Amino acid sequence: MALLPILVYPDPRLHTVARPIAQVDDRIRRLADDMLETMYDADGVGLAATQVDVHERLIVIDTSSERQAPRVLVNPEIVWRSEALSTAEEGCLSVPQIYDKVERAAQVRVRALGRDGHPYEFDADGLLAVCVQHEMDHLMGKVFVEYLSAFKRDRIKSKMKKRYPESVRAR
Ligand code: K1U
Ligand code: ZN
Repeated sequence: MALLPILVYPDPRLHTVARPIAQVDDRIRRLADDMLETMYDADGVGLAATQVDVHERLIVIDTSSERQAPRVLVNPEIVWRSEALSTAEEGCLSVPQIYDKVERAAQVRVRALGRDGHPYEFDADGLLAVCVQHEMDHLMGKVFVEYLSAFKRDRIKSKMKKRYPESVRAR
């Protein structure tokens, strides 16, 4: 397994739209394992392939308190979202040390292929619902700061450029 470099906002590669994965093979399983290792190492609860400069529809998530319930989602889709909205504080491994509130659907139903290539569905609320929607935005080239005002976003951009001139996180 390997730790992968995480792109830092405003790297333009974070705005790439990911393509669907044709087959869940050993390459995808290895990438998912490397992404999980990278996510745990960075103390994250999710990671999208976009953030490690791979533009394919793959995300990994673990919102469990024991950090022992990894989820692999290949070609994820939100098949239902609640009308009810909920506002939660978000962070992003590609925007280190920045947290702000974002409003999203309170509950979602998600369909994806697992690490074994088989389809599965689950319902999410709370942190899991926030995380799924945040990661799926990454696959569409959207970073959570794009929900904030232009003023806040510009301030964050300048901070990130100053702290991470190489546009990847140092380990
Ligand atoms: O996509 C990412 O960069 C991962 C991101 C996922 C996420 C967490 C919380 C809300 C929205 C999206 C993170 O893991 S941020 C760091 C983190 O561990 C965390 C932040 C807030 C609450 C819980 C965890
Ligand atoms: Zn993120």
